[in-house]
Amino acid sequence: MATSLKNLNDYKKDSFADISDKKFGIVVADWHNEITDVLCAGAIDTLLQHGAKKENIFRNTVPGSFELTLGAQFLALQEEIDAVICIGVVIKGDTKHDDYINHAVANGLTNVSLKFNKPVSFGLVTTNNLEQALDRAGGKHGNKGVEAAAAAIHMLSF
Ligand code: DLZ
Repeated sequence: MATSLKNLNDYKKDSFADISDKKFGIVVADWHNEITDVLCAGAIDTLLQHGAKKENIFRNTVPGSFELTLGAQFLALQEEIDAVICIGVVIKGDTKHDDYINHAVANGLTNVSLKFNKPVSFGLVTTNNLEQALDRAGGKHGNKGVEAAAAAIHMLSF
């Protein structure tokens, strides 16, 4: 049975593949970078805690979440990259921009993952306001960067 992805503490290290030689690309959106930096730190900590080597983790930035898809594709194209973790924060505003971005990213990342047959995880925090985003970046709802990294590790263990 699949292990829950809710919390890093739920993980039994033994049930996951050895990732000590796996290479990870992380794509981080610059928009709301005070939050995406925290999510990214959570993702990197998770990879390291599970045995990834620091030199095998490649962090790249893109301007906004909309560009996560192309950033993920640039990385997935590189043969040596085993999994890609995408991190962004989209906060609802007065218009429907969030809908367009969120759907484009969800579809785009799915396509990249299937096209390159590699895990591409969706660390996109989509919220109604800043407080909800902070709650998901080390606040009361955990750190979604941790979950995105954990999802990539889990998929490498498939
Ligand atoms: C334009 C825009 C807006 C309004 N809001 C966000 C946001 O909340 N989070 C985010 O990551 N990016 C946002 N962007 C920028 C777009 O993702 C994209 O970078 C620009 O539209 C340029 O393509």
